[in-house]
Amino acid sequence: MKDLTPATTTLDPIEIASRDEIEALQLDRLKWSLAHAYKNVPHYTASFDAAGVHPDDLKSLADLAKFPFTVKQDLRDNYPFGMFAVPRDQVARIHASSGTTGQPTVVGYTEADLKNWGNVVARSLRAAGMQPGDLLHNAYGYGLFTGGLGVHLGADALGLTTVPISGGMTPRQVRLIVDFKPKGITVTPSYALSILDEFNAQGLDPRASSLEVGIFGAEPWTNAMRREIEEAFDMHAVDIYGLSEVMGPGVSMECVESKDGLHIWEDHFFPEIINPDTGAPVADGEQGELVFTSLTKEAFPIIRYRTRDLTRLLPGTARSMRRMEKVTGRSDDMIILRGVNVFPTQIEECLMATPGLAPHFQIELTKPDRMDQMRILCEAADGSLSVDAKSAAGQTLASQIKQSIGISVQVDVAEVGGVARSQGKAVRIIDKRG
Ligand code: DLL
Repeated sequence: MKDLTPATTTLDPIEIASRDEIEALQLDRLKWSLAHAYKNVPHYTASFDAAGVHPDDLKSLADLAKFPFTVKQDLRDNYPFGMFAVPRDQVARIHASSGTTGQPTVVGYTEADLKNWGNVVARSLRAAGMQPGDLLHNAYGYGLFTGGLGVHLGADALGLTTVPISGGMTPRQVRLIVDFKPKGITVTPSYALSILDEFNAQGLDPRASSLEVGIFGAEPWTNAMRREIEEAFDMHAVDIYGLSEVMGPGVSMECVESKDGLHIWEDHFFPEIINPDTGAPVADGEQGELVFTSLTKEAFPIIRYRTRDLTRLLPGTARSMRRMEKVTGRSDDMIILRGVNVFPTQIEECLMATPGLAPHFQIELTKPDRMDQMRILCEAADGSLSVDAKSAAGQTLASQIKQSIGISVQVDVAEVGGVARSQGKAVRIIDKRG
């Protein structure tokens, strides 16, 4: 793999500024953001008043802890445009969650917000090793989802040549990668695996492709998966994180030269980690729920938003801005199986360590006789595996899971192609417990 480290001279000065400079900027911007939200969004006026706090009470960054949290339900209650802080005609773009689990959540951006978004995504793409003039294959979905259009904004801001292919039509993805020779690909890690399968199905060697870096996010993925993808494509695999409520992709990004967690673009997004049960802030280095406050957003300021993502904050390394550890999972995706907490990423780690199995999987939960049961549906790595070999691989995975997580599960190893493929975010859990 090539060294893709960007030259320091190409970075935004704030990326390598001193902590004092960063914190001074954050304090100024935080004051503005709280005042802006309080003045222009009735929800924040009411929630600050109810908590007995006023934007003027913020004298230091630590004072932010006095302000109330915002949760997804608040966004739903104010559907569709109630959380906007500018008149609707100043909103240049709207995105929304799919709404498969309830009311969709709607977010908006002014022209200035789009510019800032483009800049943080450009910074992220550069951190991944992309440089002006490079070709990018953008396979995140275009549409209301922030992935496709968000990455596109950043690619334009950085001066890349973008192939806006979006998700789906996997044979065509492979064809255009082969024909156009992109240096980078932006895609969910699960869909990258589908593209990888398609390379193999077409008898093409993925390691011989032009790809030098994959920029993966929008769902949790493990370091074991990183090794698998890097090896399969002979390219770097780096992590990009974000969420619609805070901006979209580009809230934080892993640097290709260090691959040690994701630097949060702290000049636009202020992170906190809280104890998810008590809501109390915890110290940097401690695990908990990630909370974000936007510092510059005009159309949709967001104050102390509880992301439900679990991680911890770490000091800066390749950049001055603090890092968040790779997200292990969302509190929503945590399965409590007979009293043991399990995340799909833990299953992924065990699966990747089991020879003979492909990296695709789904977890099915049932409750026969009032006892929670977990079934892992995975598949053979290649079609030549005998029935006995498949069942042996399944047993190896089950005992690996028993050993490292401490739960008994049933493993079913399907034929190649037996697990539903993702074209965007993978569906990992099928809950049939009713
Ligand atoms: O998934 C934004 C995005 C698009 C990020 C493309 C990266 C690349 P939402 O659809 O609002 O936005 O989903 C946000 O996805 O709260 C996390 O639970 C999860 N997520 C996003 N990035 C990562 C990541 C986009 N790198 C939710 N690792 C977040 C783990 C991630 N989980």
